[in-house]
Parts: sequence; structure tokens; C-alpha cells
Amino acid sequence: MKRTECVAMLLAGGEGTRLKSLTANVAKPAVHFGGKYRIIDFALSNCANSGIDTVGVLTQYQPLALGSHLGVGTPWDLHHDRGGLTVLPPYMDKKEMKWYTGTANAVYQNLAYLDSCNPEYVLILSGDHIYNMDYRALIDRHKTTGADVTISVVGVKWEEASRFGIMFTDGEDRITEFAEKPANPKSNLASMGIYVFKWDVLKTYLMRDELIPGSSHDFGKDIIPAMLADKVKLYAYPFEGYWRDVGTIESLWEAHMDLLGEQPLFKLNSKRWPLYTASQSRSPQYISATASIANSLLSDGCQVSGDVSSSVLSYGVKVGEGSVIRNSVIMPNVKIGRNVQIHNAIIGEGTVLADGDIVGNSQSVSLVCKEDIVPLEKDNKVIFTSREKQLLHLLE
Ligand code: ADQ
Ligand code: ADP
Repeated sequence: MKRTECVAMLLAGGEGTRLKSLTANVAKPAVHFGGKYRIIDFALSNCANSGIDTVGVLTQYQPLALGSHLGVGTPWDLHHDRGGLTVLPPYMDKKEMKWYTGTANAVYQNLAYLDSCNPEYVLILSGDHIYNMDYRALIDRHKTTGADVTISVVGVKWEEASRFGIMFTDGEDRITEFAEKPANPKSNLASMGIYVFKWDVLKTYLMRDELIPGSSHDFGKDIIPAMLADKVKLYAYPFEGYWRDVGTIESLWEAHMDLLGEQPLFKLNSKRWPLYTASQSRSPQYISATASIANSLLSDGCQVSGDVSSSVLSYGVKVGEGSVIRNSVIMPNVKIGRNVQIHNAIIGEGTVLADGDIVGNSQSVSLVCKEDIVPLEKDNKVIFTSREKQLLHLLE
């Protein structure tokens, strides 16, 4: 049987409830990012740039936009006969339809795919991270330590530590303790949810986990703690670069702000590490004589007549005259009328803001999506219902 040294399994089926209405119609990895990309482009481009040519993408929740974006993997050079990109949705066996109950179960249900690839190593990736990473360095470390599993790790802000898998390591980077999302973290060394496993070890643990009553079949909650308890060799690989899990509204907004400035914390236009996406052609941007634009990213098909600064505008966004947009993220095809004010906000795809609307405040990140706007009266008055949004002013 042919042997592919390393197969990547990209987990892209999570519901992403913390992104609220942004994931009402799309899976979290398909949420737009950086004006013209989707979040999953980062992991897929890392695969392309790291020479990983066999990638299974595990999809489940709201797969339509994600599936059409992935296609046959052409932008990431994964459209070949050997290996390439394989979309792996849940399927029906002889008896029943089996949904993926957790991240480990999603991989377990695709053991036949992995068996057909017969790899030496399996790289588990998440579809919701913004980063550039050469997976070859991680795999090389995994080989030199002879580990059964190597987890890529970063130091995170203490106040965010409880939303990650948190660990302790010894002087040789061997993991000695691990707790998934501890309420009171004792360390800020976090799992990036990126693992390289020896394939035979992974298979053993996935099969064993299926038999454990009450298991949530999750890598962080079940598989990693079980391996640690068995004293198999778990190593950490400290990652040095920019990495953000954009699973919350605040982190998604912050990661967008990190794209701005003369020396951005994260560069979208790295020549050494190109970012690939599936995109359609659109008309050029139109910047009118009344527009003022500074420190912003604008995508194709935008028409701007207002004042935009420190913001990211996706494709097809219209900004009317007299409108002011500051420190905000505008998703595709948003229509913003005249004299609208938007501060520290994310505006979801296809939202229409009427003349004079005011969104946002200086204390928190606001989210406005068309799904949250319900007509109140016949005369097109709108009210914003979601708790996170701070609408200071409604239509007169
Ligand atoms: P979380 O970020 O909470 O923690 P999780 O919600 O399990 O991880 O999602 C990981 C990835 O798997 C996401 O891309 C998601 O879309 C996908 N996914 C979730 N459920 C799925 C399912 N049933 N089928 C297919 N795909 C699914 C994890 C680790 C932590 C670590 C963080 C780092 O558990 O230890 O610190 O990632 O972000
Ligand atoms: P719809 O919103 O009906 O899907 P769009 O024309 O907005 O239609 O987009 C279709 C697809 O093409 C989307 O997946 C989007 O990611 C992509 N797309 C469209 N225009 C662009 C662009 N200028 N840059 C990048 N991607 C684009």
C-alpha cells in the first residue's frame, strides 16, 4: 500500500455559537476574515506552504458556504489525484445517520479514510485560527523527540487562559500536566489545538475512547488526558509566531485590528508565506470625491463616500456620504446609508444600516447582523435585539 508520510485532518465542523449571528448561516471556518479571505484559508494555506498534500476537511454544521469555498481545493494546490483535498461530512452507515459528536469522534468516524492513506503521522488542525505556521518544523520536532503526540503551544494572556487547554511541561518540553479549559488556570501555556500523532497510537486511543461511557469524544477533554494518564510520550512544541483563536466576537475583532498599521502584528501580504483563497472577480473599488480613508483595508467592489479609518471592509461594501466608520470590521455586501456612525463594531454580511444609525461604544465590541434586525413598524423602523449590540440611536 502507498504511504503518505503525514495526512492533515482539518476540523471544520464546529457550530461556533460564541460568534453569535455571524455563524447563523455558515460554519465558523467559513466566516469571512481580512476583507477577502475566510478563516479556514489560513490553515489551508499553511498546508500548501508546508508541502502537506493530503488534507481531509471534517465538516458538519452549516456546510454549504464552506463546501462551495473549498471546491476541489484548487487555490491551495490540493486538486490532484493522489491525496489532495477530501471533504469528509458525517455519513450514514448500514444502520443509522451518525453525527460527529466531538472532535475525536469526527476523526474516529473517518478511520477508513486514514487507513486508505496509511500515513505515518496524522496532523490535527483547527479551522478557526489565524496564523502562519510551517508544519514541517512541528513534524520534525515530533520525529526527533520520538513523541507519540506533539502539541503545538503558545503563551496566552492570563485572562484568556480559561478558554484553552492549559499545561505544564518539564525542562525538555515533555508535558507533565494538562487541563482542558480550567476555571482557574495555574499556567498560561496553552494548547493551540494543533497536534501531530503517530498514526497507530492515535488509532488505538480513538478506538478506546469510543468504548468509554460518558466520554465527550473530544481531543482536549478526553484523548489528551487519557494519554497523559497512560504516561505515553506527550511533548509540547513552543510556537513563536502570531497565533489567534478567533472563536469569540472580541478575538475576531482584535485579530482584524492586528492587520492594520504600517507594521501590522499580522501581515496578509507575506511573500514568503502566501495566503490563498477562492475568490470571484468583482469590479474595482470606487472611492468618491467626498470620501476620506486612512489605515484601512478595502476589498473589491466597495463604494465609499464616507469617512473610514482603522477598519477592514470586505468586498461589495457601500458607505454613504457623511458616514463615519472607526475601528470596525465590515463583512461582505453591507450597505451603509448616509450619516451612519460605526465604532468598535463588527457588521455581519449583507446587513443594511439606514441613514443616521449609530452603532457601537468605546467599552466593548458591538455586533450587528441582519439576523438580529427585526422590523418594528411598517415605516421601516428597526430595532436591534441582540444583547451584545449597543445601539445608541435608532432611526428618527
Ligand atoms: P476549542 O477551540 O474549544 O478548543 P473546539 O470547539 O472543539 O475547540 O473546536 C476545534 C475545531 O474543531 C474547530 O475548528 C471546530 O470547527 C471543529 N469542530 C468542533 N466540533 C466538531 C465536530 N463535531 N465535527 C467536526 N469538527 C468539529 C480546542 C482544544 C483546546 C485548545 C483550543 C485552541 O480543545 O485545548 O486550547 O482548541 O484553540
Ligand atoms: P453570495 O454572497 O451570494 O455568496 P458573493 O458574490 O458575495 O455571493 O460571493 C460568492 C463567493 O465568492 C463567496 O464565497 C465569496 O467568498 C467569494 N467572493 C466574491 N467576491 C469576492 C472578492 N472580491 N474577493 C474575494 N472573494 C470574493
